[in-house]
Amino acid sequence: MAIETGKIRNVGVVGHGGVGKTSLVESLLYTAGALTRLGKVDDGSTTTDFDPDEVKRKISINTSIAFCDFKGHRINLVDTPGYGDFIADARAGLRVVEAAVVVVDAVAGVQVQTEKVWKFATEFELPRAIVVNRLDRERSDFFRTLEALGRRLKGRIVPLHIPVGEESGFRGYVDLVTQKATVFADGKASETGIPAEAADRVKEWREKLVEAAAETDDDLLAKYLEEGSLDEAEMLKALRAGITQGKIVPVLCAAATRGIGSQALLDLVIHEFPSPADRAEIGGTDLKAKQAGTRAADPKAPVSALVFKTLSDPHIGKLSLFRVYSGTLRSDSTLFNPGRGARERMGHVSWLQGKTQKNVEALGPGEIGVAQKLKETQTGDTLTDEAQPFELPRITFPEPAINFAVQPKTRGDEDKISTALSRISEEDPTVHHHFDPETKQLLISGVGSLHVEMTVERMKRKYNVDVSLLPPRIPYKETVRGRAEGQGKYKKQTGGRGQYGDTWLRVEPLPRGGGFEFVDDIFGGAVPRNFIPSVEKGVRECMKRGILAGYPIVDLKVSLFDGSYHDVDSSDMAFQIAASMGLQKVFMDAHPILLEPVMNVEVTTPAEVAGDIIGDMNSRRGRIVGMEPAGETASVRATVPMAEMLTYESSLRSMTGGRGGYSMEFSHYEEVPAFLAEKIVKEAKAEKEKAEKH
Ligand SMILES: Nc1nc2c(ncn2[C@@H]2O[C@H](COP(=O)(O)OP(=O)(O)OP(=O)(O)O)[C@@H](O)[C@H]2O)c(=O)[nH]1
Ligand SMILES: [Mg+2]
Repeated sequence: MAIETGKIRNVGVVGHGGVGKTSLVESLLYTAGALTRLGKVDDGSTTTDFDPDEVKRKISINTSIAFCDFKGHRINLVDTPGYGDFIADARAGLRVVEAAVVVVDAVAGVQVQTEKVWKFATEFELPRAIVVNRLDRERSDFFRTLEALGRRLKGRIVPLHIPVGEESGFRGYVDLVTQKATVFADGKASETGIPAEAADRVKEWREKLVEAAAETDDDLLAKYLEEGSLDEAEMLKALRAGITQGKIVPVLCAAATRGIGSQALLDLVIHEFPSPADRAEIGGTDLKAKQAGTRAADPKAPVSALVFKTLSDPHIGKLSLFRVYSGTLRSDSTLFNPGRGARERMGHVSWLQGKTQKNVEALGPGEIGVAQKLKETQTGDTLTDEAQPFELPRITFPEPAINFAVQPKTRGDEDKISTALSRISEEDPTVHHHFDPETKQLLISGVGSLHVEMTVERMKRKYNVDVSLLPPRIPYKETVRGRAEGQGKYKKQTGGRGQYGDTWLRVEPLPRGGGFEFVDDIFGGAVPRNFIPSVEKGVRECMKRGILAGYPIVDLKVSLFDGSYHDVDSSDMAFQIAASMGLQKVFMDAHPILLEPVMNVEVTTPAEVAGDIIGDMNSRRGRIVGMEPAGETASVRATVPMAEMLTYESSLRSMTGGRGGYSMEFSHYEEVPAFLAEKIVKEAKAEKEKAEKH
């Protein structure tokens, strides 16, 4: 039968790329006895990196699930990707857990995606623990990492452990509560007293831990201030409560590939992390009452479950990973998907151990499972009891930041390409594609260039279509800086019935990100009610096509404030055309400008060439926002227009002799400087003329 909700722990493992999340999950599974041998990322043999693309590249691309049973508890581990291009999956993974383990690398410390996942965990109000991993590596430093954590992440961050030994000599940790050391030799742990070399550090950091524990409770704080100490039981109790409530973020030591730290983390997960039963009721929409409602994590309540990931398996077909919030979800039951208005036959439902499914009869509140071959359901959808339908908040995904044009390698493959892309975007909602009638190109958009390359590989492997990628088009946008108003009038008299539409429009800028606003300012029926939607439609269509250089228009308020009509000749189409003509004119009078996407970039580089990196960033119109020395490597953070980053990969390679790396993600839109905008507009015109000649 379903697992008791109070015994479940759902944990999201998140962090920057390559810090050892998958290795840590593997080590946890092994330590808990769920695996008989420890897989390795470098051999492609881990439980959670099973996708061929993951094995080939040795990175996680998809969120995957594994579970273990530990001391009478069921722990579901959600292993998420850390590379910027796939980080949306980490956010979706955090939606369905009660707590997060944030893994950081003891050499690199806090990195771009560390801050990102920290924000996600804060957004979902998740208690969390930090694991400082790879402490066995050269130039690793626990205390430097701790300092960076305190400086760059918000929260009361305190170590529960301090390491024993350094770099290749790293062999265990001292528990600051019990003041005992756990030391590993030949893969076996043994408990010892505090090694002499660590004694001062233990004293110093234990003091800080006692202080943090005392601060969680006023009475305890009073006692601590009076007596200058707390006993172990009081301290443990306060820490537990503080961690469960997210008031304290504990830091643990680890070397995942050597199995160090896993046992302590498992203990922390079952003792200090909340279970799904501890969570207040989940909010959503009660579709019967047509208003906001809640559901309790009760096995007898009506079913509600959220699909947070879709995978397509070449043998089995579609797999939908879901989390049950309320009720008991049974094999072979029929549920309702309110978002698509569709019934779904659930068939077999299973637990997931990486790619392996273990069929079960039923899944209770808090459990994570998978269903096969759901017909309509997609990532983000709710599955619920049809009799008492309830919809959970959808999972949102970021807008794609980069576009490539795809060209079939074999002529006539165009249809196959769109079919393959549609299937892929079911799995990965951050892949978009559309046909650009302007350039007559099929565009594929993704979060970054690696993401798009991976998509192309998937098309080939899974759907047998081969395409080449053309240089990305920068997704510029258009908007205005000023206000203007004017008339758009469409009048045609051809024999019988004519065409007549007349509109007066005003345009004004909205703040960045403001989108589009249409205001109906008509008094006295100058434009009849039934034609106002036609005006709005004409405006929207025109905004989609763009006016200045053929890019979509954003952050614009358009008001319809006057017009006229003709009893016979006015029509929906005539008003659409009139509005479009009007907007084209008024827009150009309102000081039109181009906006360009600006990226957050973080470069890690050997410290001796950091100056060159900064100089190069400046020549790319970049703004340096931070610089972080980390021993012999430095990290430089900057915001840079996307258009300047297209060739960055190869420049960085030559500046750093291949030792540098960078990650990049979309930040915001900014105005293109006038001299560049002029060039872009000219090029767009030339392209349009060329297209029209053909
Ligand atoms: N020396 C050492 N190497 C480690 C440790 N943990 C992981 N690694 C290595 O670090 C590399 C990355 O490990 P992964 O487990 O794939 O890291 P990840 O965080 O899952 O990476 P993404 O999912 O791609 O973000 C692999 O080569 C691991 O073998 C560790 O504790 N010590
Ligand atoms: Mg991984």
